[in-house]
Amino acid sequence: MRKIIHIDMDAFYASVEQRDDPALRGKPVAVARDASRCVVTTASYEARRYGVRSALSVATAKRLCPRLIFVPPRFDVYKRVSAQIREIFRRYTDLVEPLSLDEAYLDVTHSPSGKTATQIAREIRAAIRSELGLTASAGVSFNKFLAKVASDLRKPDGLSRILPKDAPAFIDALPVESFFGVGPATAKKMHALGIASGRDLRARSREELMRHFGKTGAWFFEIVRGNDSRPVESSRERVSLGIEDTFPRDAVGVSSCAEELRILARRLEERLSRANFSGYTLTLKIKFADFVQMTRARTRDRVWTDAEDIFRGAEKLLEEHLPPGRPVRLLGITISHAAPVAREEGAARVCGGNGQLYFDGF
Ligand code: TTP
Ligand code: MG
Repeated sequence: MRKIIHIDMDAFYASVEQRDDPALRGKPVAVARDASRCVVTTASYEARRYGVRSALSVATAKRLCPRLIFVPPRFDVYKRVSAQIREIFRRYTDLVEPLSLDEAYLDVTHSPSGKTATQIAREIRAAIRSELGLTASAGVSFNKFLAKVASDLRKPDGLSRILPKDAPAFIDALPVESFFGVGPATAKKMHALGIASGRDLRARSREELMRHFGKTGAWFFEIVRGNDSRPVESSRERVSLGIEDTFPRDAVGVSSCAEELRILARRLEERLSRANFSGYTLTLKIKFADFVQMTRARTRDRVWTDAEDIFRGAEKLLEEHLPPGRPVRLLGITISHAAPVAREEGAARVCGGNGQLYFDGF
């Protein structure tokens, strides 16, 4: 039986801002640039009472909570805090799999400390509080799926544990939306089939689930029985991260496309930062009105992280390759080739998906 911990920081960006500026404490705070085209990255729990959440437009957020205080994101600070959190995790195990800046799985089955998983989770939460002045929620269980569900149960600032003996009843009561792999479309399909809870899901045969959901059906069959053998992978490296958008109306010409590129570049910067990812290659994707698609890429010896820089790189590709007068329906930008993340060992080696090594003169 494995011992897995899932840790997720509470209102991460907003909590960091409230920690660093006492004037923001106890107030409804949204981390976002205060511009109509921007979206909220996250909201403090005070703001959530008004319905303000991640991904809401700034305009909607203001309508829901007129007193809302907007704070522009400081990604470099969040990254630093994220590294400090991981430092705390590594006191207990090297088997740490970060999912984003504020979230990670830990496998403490063989933790040398001899402590129980719950004890370790408690100590990690206490260390995050006393050393970093922030709160985290933790879930403890025997697989990733249940550990993650557990960390959400007593959020914010909570710790929950799902023991093997309690798992079946617990899973039975879960709404299907909570199952890993069930997005809005699958949830809708399940409801149409009369499957609303774990109990409903468990009542169906593997064959039936596979008939409706293909291979994923087999996964649902297992997971609803508490079988999730996905390992905690400490070395998982992302190889690319991209973003794309279809225009409401087709765009013609470099300047109207460039406007969209600027927005994409800004959103991509945020995503890169959240994933703590960067890379050496920028790929521009252009889909024309007739659905024919082309990609053009540029690789250089510095990584792409900054929105303005990404925008200029993409715009240059656009200028070089966009056929004049041809209507464009979609543009996308992808950054690829995992960059060496700053590690204390000073390792500059990173494997891309194809196993190649990339060096950046470190
Ligand atoms: P989450 O862990 O999803 O959210 P959170 O930490 O703000 O709040 P909680 O866990 O207490 O529910 O995401 C972590 C950070 O990632 C979040 O602080 C901001 C960023 N983020 C975005 O930028 N955009 C998004 O759409 C989401 C969901 C998160
Ligand atoms: Mg969080």
